[in-house]
Amino acid sequence: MHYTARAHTNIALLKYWGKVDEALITPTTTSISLTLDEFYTDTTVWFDKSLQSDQLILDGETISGSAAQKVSRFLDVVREMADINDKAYVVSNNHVPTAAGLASSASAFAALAGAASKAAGLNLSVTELSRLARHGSGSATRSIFGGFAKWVPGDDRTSFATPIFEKVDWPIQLLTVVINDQPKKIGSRLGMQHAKNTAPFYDMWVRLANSQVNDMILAIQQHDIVKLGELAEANALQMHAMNTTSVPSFNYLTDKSWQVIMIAQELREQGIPVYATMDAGPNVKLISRPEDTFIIKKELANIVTSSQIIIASPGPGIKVTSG
Ligand code: 2P0
Repeated sequence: MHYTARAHTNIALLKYWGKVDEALITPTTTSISLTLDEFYTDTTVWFDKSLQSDQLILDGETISGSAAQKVSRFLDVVREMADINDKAYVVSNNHVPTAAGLASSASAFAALAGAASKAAGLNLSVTELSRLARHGSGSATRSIFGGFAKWVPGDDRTSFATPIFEKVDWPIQLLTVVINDQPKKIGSRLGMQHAKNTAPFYDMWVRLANSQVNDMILAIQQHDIVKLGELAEANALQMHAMNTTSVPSFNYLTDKSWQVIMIAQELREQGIPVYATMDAGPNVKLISRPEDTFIIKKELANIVTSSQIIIASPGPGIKVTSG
């Protein structure tokens, strides 16, 4: 049977930046995210007895090398759970600028978990799906759910994401400023490992990030964009400070990124709640209200073109269909 899953990507408001167990992909901190409607991955999987090896077709191209191996290793986990040996076809289409810091691995592995598990004959709960998705990529745990989700540290059994509020019925959007859509030089897997191993304040980051969790959940419950934005921007800048203070130092942000961060600060001085968050790349995502889009775009017009701005609203959880 063919199964197709659509999973949306998510943006972390409190970031995941380091693993306790590299193989199991268990995190050092609790992370909190917002799933987005605009960016998603559609993945179709079917197992085929006649295949000698797994076949990955990504955006119309047959893929080999490390990306294909990562998918095969993930399929091995599914095969073990389902007690089958057949190889699979994986046909995946990304509606996310791949590897540009817009977290395509989150939607990719969430969709793969959903489609591959069903195609293998498994009927997993959303909790089990989140746990399975974690074996592909940490951030994928959260993309199983719509709206706001939380992923907690733990062991292989206990580390998975849960929804905070799947339906977001208050005005919050993410305005992404695409500064560079090329794949990043240092992938997040390597970046977070290097930060954990060498950043002198890493333990402090873990304590601080975990201490922000309850306040973030409260801000979400109270629809408080100011509190939510302040915490998210602080957390993002703290994560990037880990990178610049790693030995040797590395950095994802460019002059343009900082210009956008400064624009957010200036808008706040005018009383407009706009907050910046950045992942493993130079793109800046502005947490904001839809009603402020016009003024934000007007300020950004000095440094980027309108085609570099993508607006996303809160998005839904995973959907799996047959066929
Ligand atoms: C996050 N990022 O919480 C953080 C913030 C990027 C910056 O999760 O090694 O692709 O596959 O578990 O999930 C990106 O890292 O890393 C990420 P792996 P992943 O969204």
